[in-house]
Amino acid sequence: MEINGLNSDPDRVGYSSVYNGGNFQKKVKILDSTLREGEQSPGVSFTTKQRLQIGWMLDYFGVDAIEISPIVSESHFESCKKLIKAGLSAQIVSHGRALKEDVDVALSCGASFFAMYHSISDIHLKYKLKVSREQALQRTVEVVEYAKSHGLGVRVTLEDASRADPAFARSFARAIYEAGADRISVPDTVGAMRPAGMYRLVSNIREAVPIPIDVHCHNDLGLALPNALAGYEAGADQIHTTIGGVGERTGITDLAQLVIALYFLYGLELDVRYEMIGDIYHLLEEYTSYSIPASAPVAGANAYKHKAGTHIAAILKSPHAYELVPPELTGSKRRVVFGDLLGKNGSLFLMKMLGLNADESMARSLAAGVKKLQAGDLFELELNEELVKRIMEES
Ligand code: HCA
Ligand code: CU
Repeated sequence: MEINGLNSDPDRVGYSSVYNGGNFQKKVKILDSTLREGEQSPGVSFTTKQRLQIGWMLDYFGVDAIEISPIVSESHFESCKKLIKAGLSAQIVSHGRALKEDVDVALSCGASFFAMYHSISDIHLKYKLKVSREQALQRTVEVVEYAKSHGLGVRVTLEDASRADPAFARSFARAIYEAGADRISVPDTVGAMRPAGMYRLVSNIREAVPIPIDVHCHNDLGLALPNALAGYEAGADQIHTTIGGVGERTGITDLAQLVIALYFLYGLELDVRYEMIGDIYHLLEEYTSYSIPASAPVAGANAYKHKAGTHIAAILKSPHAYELVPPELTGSKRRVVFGDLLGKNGSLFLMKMLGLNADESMARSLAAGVKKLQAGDLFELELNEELVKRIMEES
């Protein structure tokens, strides 16, 4: 099917782009952190072989960077080393604390880019680290200089930035920029932002330093996607994601949801293989005890199912009546659920599909009979486009 252009197809987006403010097609990169943040999710841990497999898949899908922490275990160290050696197109980002010893670990992995994190909120400085603001700043600057002197590209994460004093956040950003940092990550570490707040937070850092900015948004209140989009609108040029949005506690921005939201809400077509989404999400389920909730947007099992009789009737005529995202785009299948919400049109279609020579009154009786049963959903079927076409032409 023709994928190009779907994102601005008026039959699909209608006038929504008027309310959304038109297209906003500023380029943005995706850093996937399934192998780092994702493994911080309960129920998610991979073997070295699985990490490589996921790395290949993500690279082939088209993410720009893949984050992994070689610090946390021997097996992560091995995985990081092998991923770097694999020569993928995606940049491999070694993640660790703002400590010289973590820089050394990254170097012995063969890393060329190191992402270090240091808390900047008083809450973290006082209770977690028991250091002053000045000590935090001085420590981080020293490690940036150390990493730079060893030839590494450097990102600094201002951990818990959303709860930090905005003036301190600016001076911290300024100091690490002057020490040679190439990139800054602005995380909403505990999911404390609303979208307008995330916009201001990113703007605050962007006004302080001229280097590119990452956003990393946690989903504690279900706002990881809107907050990441707000950060993007404020000028962030890289967004952190994981497959299934998995991560510490309730996770971060979901990879599939992000690329699809950029596509349909911003008209931004990334250089990614959208049709791999289904396979990538199955891989996560295969490798872990985590299962994607049926109601999850884009990759959930219910995302392309239609149930109400009126919806099924409309879908049979034209799927985009009730679909913003066509299943073909994400490597998924359209399905219809037959049960007590079945109407006359759905029944007629079902009977024709079964090869029965049905008429309207038979269809009405079937729908009425199914409703009387009160058995809820009876079964579901894949809606094969060819079949729909044939049956609709016959009627
Ligand atoms: C962590 C913190 C972090 C770092 C994000 C980043 C966060 O769990 O170690 O490096 O961009 O949410 O602040 O994940
Ligand atoms: Cu995080």
